[in-house]
Amino acid sequence: MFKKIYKEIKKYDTIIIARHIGVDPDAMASQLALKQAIELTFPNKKVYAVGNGSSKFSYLGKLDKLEDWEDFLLLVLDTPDKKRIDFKDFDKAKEVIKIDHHPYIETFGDLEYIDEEASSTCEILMEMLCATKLKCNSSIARTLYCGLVSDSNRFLFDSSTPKTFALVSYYLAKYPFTLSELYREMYLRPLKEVRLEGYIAENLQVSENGVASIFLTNDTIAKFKADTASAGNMVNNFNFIEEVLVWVIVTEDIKNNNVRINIRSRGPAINKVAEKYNGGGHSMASGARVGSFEEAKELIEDLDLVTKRYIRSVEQNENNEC
Ligand SMILES: [Mn+2]
Repeated sequence: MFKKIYKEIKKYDTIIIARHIGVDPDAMASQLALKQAIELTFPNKKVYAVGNGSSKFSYLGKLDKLEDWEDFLLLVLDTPDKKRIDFKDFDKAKEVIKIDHHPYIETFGDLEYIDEEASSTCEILMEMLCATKLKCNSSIARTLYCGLVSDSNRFLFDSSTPKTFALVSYYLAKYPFTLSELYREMYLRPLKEVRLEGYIAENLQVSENGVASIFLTNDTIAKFKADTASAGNMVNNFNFIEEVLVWVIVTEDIKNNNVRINIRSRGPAINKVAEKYNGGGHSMASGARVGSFEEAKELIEDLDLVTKRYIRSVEQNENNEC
């Protein structure tokens, strides 16, 4: 399959690389790394990485702004369904290729490579660069590693397999870069964000079933001088709390006139609930966008039901073992 994808890349002079809305490091790193690898291998091709960025991830590089394009190959990375692609001219593409590691939702590409076992789209690209004539260098390896480290939450998730570590080991040896420098770029944050995190910890509501949630209005976010995206991304910092199985950060997004919901779990699968509310993601990490706080409350009630059922099934299994 990687060879087939390589052949298609070779065919086109213009290539556009897109990914999902609500950019995250794996989505953005995968598109920028693949862009660099194609440019390094084929210096005459025009390659564009598109979509709305976030200043938070500017250390990964710059996205391209362009209005008109034709006769192009569209590579869609890290996105399981068409409606979540952050690119308006999908229908103008001559050919579409999907490369993704999310649970399958629908087919929208002429060629699709999906590996649900992969920790990240960047991990899949690491494999692809090894399997094809696409070139690599330390800058590309560093960007790929960054997406992988981010999506695996620093190798905390079970998605980190022996293959993940083998690929990381191979790339670190062949294309060395300084880890501490990269982590400083990825994790250094202003005090105002730590203060907002403190506010979240202080005000988190936890249900009987262990579903924790917080609603952040635009005023609150503004008071801490943070932005919606970074407030939502703080969801990753609330893992391993004894009383909490599922946790949700709801943020008002004035700019997009909707409400952003970030969900994490260390028990029940949550992606089906996210999908019901126009969102999606992985079984333990999902997101959605809804119209109002009211709708977000409904979503949280659904999560509570799912969590209650999960607790019951775990208890039943324990009883059966006795
Ligand atoms: Mn991803």
